[in-house]
Amino acid sequence: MHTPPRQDYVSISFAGQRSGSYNNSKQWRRQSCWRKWKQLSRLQRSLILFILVLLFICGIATYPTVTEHLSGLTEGEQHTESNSVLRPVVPHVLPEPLKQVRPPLPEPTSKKKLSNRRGPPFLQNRLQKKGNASDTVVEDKAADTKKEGEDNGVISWRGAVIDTDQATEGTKDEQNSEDSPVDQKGKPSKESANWPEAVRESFRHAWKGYKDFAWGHDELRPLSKSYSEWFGLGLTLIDALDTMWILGLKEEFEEAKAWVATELTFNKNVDVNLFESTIRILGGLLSTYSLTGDSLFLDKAKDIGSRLMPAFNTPSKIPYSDVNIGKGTAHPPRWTSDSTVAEVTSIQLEFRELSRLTQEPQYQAAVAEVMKQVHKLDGKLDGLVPMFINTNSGQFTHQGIYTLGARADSYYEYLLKQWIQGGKKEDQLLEDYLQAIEGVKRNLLQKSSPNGLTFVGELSHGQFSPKMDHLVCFLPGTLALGAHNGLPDDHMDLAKQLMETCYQMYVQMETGLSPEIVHFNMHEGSTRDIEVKLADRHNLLRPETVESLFYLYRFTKDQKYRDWGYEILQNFNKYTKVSSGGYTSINNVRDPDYPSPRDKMESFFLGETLKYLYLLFSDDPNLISLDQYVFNTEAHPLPIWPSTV
Ligand code: DMJ
Repeated sequence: MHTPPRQDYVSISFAGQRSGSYNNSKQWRRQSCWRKWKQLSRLQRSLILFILVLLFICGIATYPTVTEHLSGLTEGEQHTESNSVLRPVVPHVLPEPLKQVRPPLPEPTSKKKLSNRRGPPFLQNRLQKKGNASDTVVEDKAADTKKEGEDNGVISWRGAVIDTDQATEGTKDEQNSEDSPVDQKGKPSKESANWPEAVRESFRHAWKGYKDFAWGHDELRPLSKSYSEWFGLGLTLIDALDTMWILGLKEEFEEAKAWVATELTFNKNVDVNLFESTIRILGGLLSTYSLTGDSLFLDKAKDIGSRLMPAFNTPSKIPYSDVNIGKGTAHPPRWTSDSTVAEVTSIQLEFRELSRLTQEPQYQAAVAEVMKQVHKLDGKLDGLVPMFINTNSGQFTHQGIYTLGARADSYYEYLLKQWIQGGKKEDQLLEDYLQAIEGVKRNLLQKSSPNGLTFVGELSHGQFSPKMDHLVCFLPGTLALGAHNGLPDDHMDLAKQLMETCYQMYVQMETGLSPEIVHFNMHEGSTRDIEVKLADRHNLLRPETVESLFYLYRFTKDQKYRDWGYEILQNFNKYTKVSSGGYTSINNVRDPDYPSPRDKMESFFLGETLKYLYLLFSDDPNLISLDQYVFNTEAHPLPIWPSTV
């Protein structure tokens, strides 16, 4: 997007300036200024000098704060939030005592300077101290006083709806995990039995912030104890519904449900993004319906689903990015008639499910048409797609750039997941997926130096870039899911390698939290594998790595994946938890002393990150069995369709 150039100056004109005599010579300017200065009274001159001295002193005094703030502002912003967070808020997030509980490095690295982990010559595993993540909680625990009942109670409440008898998952790996664990390299520790409860505690803390300061609004701003609106539809509340159900937080769920029943209305003159509202709102409502069987959620899903349909009224049938759900009109962004490829190809699971449940075929037909067209398009490279598609012509635009990150990521995810959702019958989806994974291997896969981390880079007009978004960390999980569903074993091998890389993106940072984007070194003689540019050092509480850890653990039962997830949870608690409630995105994962909070809790932290962490730690393989459910790209589980044959 092009923003107008900033005006960097102000012009001041003095009264009495004689324009007629102006000739702009150096000599004239010097004389004229001196003359003006002499014409001033002594009082005026003293006043001006006094102001100049004052300004100088203020400038010196505020210099460090300003530079720090500016460095925060230069980093990439998401959505529309501006960064108004300054130093005084630090105590909310990073109280002094927390710095003392950082776990020591493992033996080989412990002799190194703790505060500088840049470029370790070997890979790291920082998990040393095991215990409840809440050990590190900031001073305010009042919010968490209401403890959940015993696990049994929770299970019976949830179990009333989920039909566990039909669960089949785990036949390969899980059911024999006690006796003959598959690929079990680490043993479950005693403490890990408490980890699901640690996630519940984190959820309650996040929910307290949302409830106290942002109830019914889109996103919590935990530091300013306020909220931000994106669509004005209670985004966080809807995104979190099924998480509460899965975590067994009955009371919180009932309160949220009451809000959906009495307050949620889609009859609003508001522009929403088709993709975001589909994956978060439609997906969240459909999933909650499938878990609870409560028709309230299906009715709401139908309402929003039908209001989103005008997006498909385009010359090409490739949907526009934005819809006004009150007026029933749709349009592309102001600056282009393109949509992003990920957006138009990652709404299928939800609209297909809506058609199945309502027996109204128009939803499925609209999204199937998009897949049909994208399947046939020119401009792919070995199954890899460009990032943009034009809503008039239906053709790819900005061709020649290939990434598994932003704007293309979930295209690949939804090829596999639609195939699974539909009972593995839609061969074209499978073929496109398999071809794309081969395309990744051939064009985007490389190893870093010095430690040979496998990573997925990007290609721009034939030029390889060793840049990898954190978003790409969905891929290990998706590859593992494919392998679990009968796809080649080497997909699982690649999944494990990429999982290690995504973990290193966390563990090699001083806060133990991943930045938004990393660059890998590939040249011989590099001293470190991972570099982070200044503008990429933020962390938005994203889920992709813990999502993949969940899949990898479910399919391999290797304890290390849980350990890694627990480390990440602890670091979220250390560096992003706000004492008065909620968690915040941060600007700088490389500065444990001042991670620079952004004052925003994205809805996907509750919708995805905490849900995947809970499922990673849960010992119940039937809790959202991967043979019965497929997760949409916002972590909302949708049922795999029962076979009709
Ligand atoms: C979520 O909205 C979804 O996971 C989406 O697919 C990618 N971006 C965020 C989380 O990072």
